Amino acid sequence: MFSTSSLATTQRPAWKALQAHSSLFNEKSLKQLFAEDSQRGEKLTAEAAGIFLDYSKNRITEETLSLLCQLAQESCLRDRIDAMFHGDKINISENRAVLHIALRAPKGQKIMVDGKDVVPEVHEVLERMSTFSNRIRSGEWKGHTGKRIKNVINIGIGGSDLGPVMAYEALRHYSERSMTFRFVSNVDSTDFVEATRDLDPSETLFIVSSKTFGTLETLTNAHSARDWLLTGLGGDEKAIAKHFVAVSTNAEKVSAFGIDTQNMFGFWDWVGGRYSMDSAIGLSTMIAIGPDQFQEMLAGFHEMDEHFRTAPFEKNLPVLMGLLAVWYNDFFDAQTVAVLPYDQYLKRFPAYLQQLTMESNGKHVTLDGKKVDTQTGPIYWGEPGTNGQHSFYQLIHQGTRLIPCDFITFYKTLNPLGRHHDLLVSNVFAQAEALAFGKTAEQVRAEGTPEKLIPHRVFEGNRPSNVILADVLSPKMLGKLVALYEHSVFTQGTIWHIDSFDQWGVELGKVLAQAIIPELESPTAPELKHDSSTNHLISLYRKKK
Ligand code: G6Q
Repeated sequence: MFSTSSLATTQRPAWKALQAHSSLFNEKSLKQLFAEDSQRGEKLTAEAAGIFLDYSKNRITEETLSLLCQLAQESCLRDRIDAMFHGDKINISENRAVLHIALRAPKGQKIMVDGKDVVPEVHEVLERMSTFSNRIRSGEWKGHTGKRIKNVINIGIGGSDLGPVMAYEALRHYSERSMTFRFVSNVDSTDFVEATRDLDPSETLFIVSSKTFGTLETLTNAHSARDWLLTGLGGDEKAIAKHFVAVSTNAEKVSAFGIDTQNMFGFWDWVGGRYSMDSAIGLSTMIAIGPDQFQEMLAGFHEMDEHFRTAPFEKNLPVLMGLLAVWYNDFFDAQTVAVLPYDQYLKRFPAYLQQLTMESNGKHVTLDGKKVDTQTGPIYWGEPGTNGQHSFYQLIHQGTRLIPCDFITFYKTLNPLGRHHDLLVSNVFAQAEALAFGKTAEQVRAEGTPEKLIPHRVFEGNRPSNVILADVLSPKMLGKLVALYEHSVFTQGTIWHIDSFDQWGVELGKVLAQAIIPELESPTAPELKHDSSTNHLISLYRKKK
C-alpha cells in the first residue's frame, strides 16, 4: 500500500520554507540571476530519453530546486510513483488502479491488478489491433460492396477523441496518405455532416470509441453514422459488420448497438479516458501510421515512464516540470501555463493537454475529502508558434499577469524548405530571451524613441519559460512528450494530495442534459421545475425552434 504525508500541503516544512524563500524573487530578477552565474544557462538543464529541458529561465535558484525536491519527498512522491506502477488503487474515488503505464509495458513485464497480471491482455489486444489495421491498410478487409476501405472516421468524445485527433495530426507525416482520417465528436450535427459529406459509405469505416459506450454524444453520432451508411448502401443491415468496429470496455452495450463483439477492441477500467490514446482508443492512430510505428510510439511512452520511475527528482524531467508548475501556481499566483509548440504537426497538442491537465488536477478536495488548502490545477492553454506571437503573446510580454510558458521545438523539421526551420527556431529562442530579459527604458531611449512613448515600449522581462528541445517529431518522440506531461500532472496532483484520476465534473454534464432533453422534445408544453432562468430559456427555445 502507499503512504501519504499526514500534513496538509501548506503545513509541510518544505512548503513553509518555499514560502519564505519566494520573497527572494521580489528583489532578484532573471537578469540578475543570470548575471550572478555565467554558467546558469548550462547548469539549469536536464536531458533524458532524448528530450533536453532548459529550465534556467525560471525564477529559481539551486536552493529553490532543492526545496521543491524536498517538498516532493515530504509529499511522498516516490511512494506514490511506486504505488501507481504497482497497480495500487490510487484513484480512490472510483476505487481503481491507474495503469496507463501498463499499456506500454513490454511483453514479459508483470503488473498485477487484483491478483492478475494485466500485461498479457494488453499485448493480446495490441495484436488484434495490428492484424485488423494491417487488413484495412492492405485492402484485404473489404467493405460491404467489395470495395476497399479508404476512409476511417473515429466517433468519440473527450478522452476517446482528443488523443486520437492529436496523434493523427502530430503523426500525419508518417500516415498512410492514400487514406482519409476524420474525427467526429460534437453532438452538433454539423460535425457529423461535414465529416461525411464528401465520403462514399461503401469505402468508409467507423470506429465507435467509447469506454462506457453510454455517452450521449458518441451514441447519437454512432446512430447517425449507422443511418448514413445504411441509406448509402441500400439498407442491408449486414453492412454494419463491415463498416463498424467498436473500442470499449462495455461488450454488452456494444452488442446492443448492433456491433459484433468480434469487431470490438477492449480496454480496462484502470485506463482513464484522458490517458487512453495508447490503448485500443488509438486504433485510428494505428491504422494511420501502421502497427510498427504505433509500437514505436509505445516504446517512447515506456522510455519516459522508466525515466520518471527511476531518475532522482532533481534530474527527473516530469518531476521538474511538475514542481515548476506548482511553484508558479502556488507561490506566484500564476493562473495559467502556456504550451507553445513550434511544430505545426503539434497544433492539437495544447488542446489535448487542456484535458489531460485540467480534468486531472481541477479538484477542490484532497484524497481524504477535505477542502484543499491551496490552489490546484493551473489552466493549460496554447497555440502553435509562430502564430501565437501575432495574437496573444502581447499579453505574455507586456500584460499584468504572470504566464509561465513551455516552448517545444525540434532540431530538425520533417519538411525541410529553404530557411523556414531556422526562422522558426530563431523565434523560440528570441521569445524565451525577450520574456526573460525584457528591454529597459534606457535601451528603448537609446534607440531614439520619443520620451512619451518609452513606457509603452518597455518590456519588464523576468517572465519565466521552459524550452524543450528534441531531435525530430516521430512516433517515439510523441510518446515521450505525452508521457512527460502525464507524469508532470501526476507530480502536481501528488503535491496537492488530490485524486488526479477521477472526473466527477464531467459525469455531472452527462447527467444534467438528460433531464432537459424530453422538455425540449415533448410535443406538449412540459411542466418546468427549474429556476426561472432555465425555465424561461427552455420555453423560448421551444417557441422559436
Ligand atoms: C476522460 C473523461 C472523459 C471521457 C469522455 C468520453 O478522462 O472521462 O473525457 O473520455 O466523457 O467517455 P466515453 O469514452 O465513456 O464515451
